[in-house]
Amino acid sequence: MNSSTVSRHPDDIAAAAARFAEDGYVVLPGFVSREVCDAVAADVTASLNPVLAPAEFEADVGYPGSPASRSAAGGDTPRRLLNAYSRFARLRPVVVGPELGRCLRAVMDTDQVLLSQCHHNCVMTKAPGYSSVTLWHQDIRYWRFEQPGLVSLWLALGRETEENGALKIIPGSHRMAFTHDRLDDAKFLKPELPENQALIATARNVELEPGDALLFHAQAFHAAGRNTTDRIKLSCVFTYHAAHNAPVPGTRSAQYASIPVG
Ligand SMILES: O=C(O)CCC(=O)C(=O)O
Repeated sequence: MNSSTVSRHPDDIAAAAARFAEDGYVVLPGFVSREVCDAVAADVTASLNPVLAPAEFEADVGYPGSPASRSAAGGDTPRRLLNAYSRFARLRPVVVGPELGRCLRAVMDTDQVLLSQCHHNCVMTKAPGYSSVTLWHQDIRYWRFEQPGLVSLWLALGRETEENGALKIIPGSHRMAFTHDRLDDAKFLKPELPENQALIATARNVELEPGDALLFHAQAFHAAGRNTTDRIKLSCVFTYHAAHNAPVPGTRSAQYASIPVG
C-alpha cells in the first residue's frame, strides 16, 4: 500500500474524521499505490471478458439510460462485479487492513469495525456506451441494521471525473431529516420538488485520482451520471458497520458473516 498522509499521522485521521462528521464524506488521497490499482484493475478486467458471475447488469437496474432488457442493445453491459471480497484476493489487505481500520474507527467513532459481505462488496464497472444515471439516494434505504451509521469505502482504480460518471454527494445530508413525501417509491429524491432542487444545487462532484479512497456515510445522498468517455471506470466499493451495530436477523443484511477489519 502507498504512503497515505491520512494513515501516517493521527492528526490527519482526526481531521478526516471531523470533515466526515461535517460533510458525510471524506477523500483520503493516494490511499492505495498506483501499482496495486493497476494489479487489481487487471484482475477485474480478466473478470469482465467474459463477464464472470456473480454480476449485475445495467439492464437489471432499470435506471435512466439503461438498456430495456438483457436482450436489448447493450443488455450485456455489466454494472457491478459482485462478491468482490472473496473474488479479488489482492483487495483484501486493503479493505480489511489496519490502515483503513484506523481511519474507519475514527470516522465511525468506534473501536471495532466489520466489513459487510451483504452490501456493495463489488467493483462498479461503469462502461462507455450503455451506462445509466443513478439518481439521488441514500444507500441505507434497503439495508437493515440496528442503527443507520454505516460507512462505505469507494476506491478509485482510475481517474473519476464528471465525464465518466464520478459520484456527486450532497454535503451534510447524512445529518438531515427527510419526510417521506420528498422521496419516490424507490426512495430516490423527487427531482421535481423545489426543496429537493435547492438541496441538489448544493451537491459536490467528488473527482478522484487512481488510488484515492472516498469514505461516505450510508445516509449521505449521492448520485452519479453516465460514463460519456470511451474508457470503462472501475471503482471498488465496500461497506462497514460497527461491531456493536448488528444486522437485523433474518434480513438480507444478515445473510453472510461480516469480516473483522484490522
Ligand atoms: O456509480 C454510480 O452510478 C453510483 C452507484 C451508487 O450510488 C450505488 O450503487 O449506490
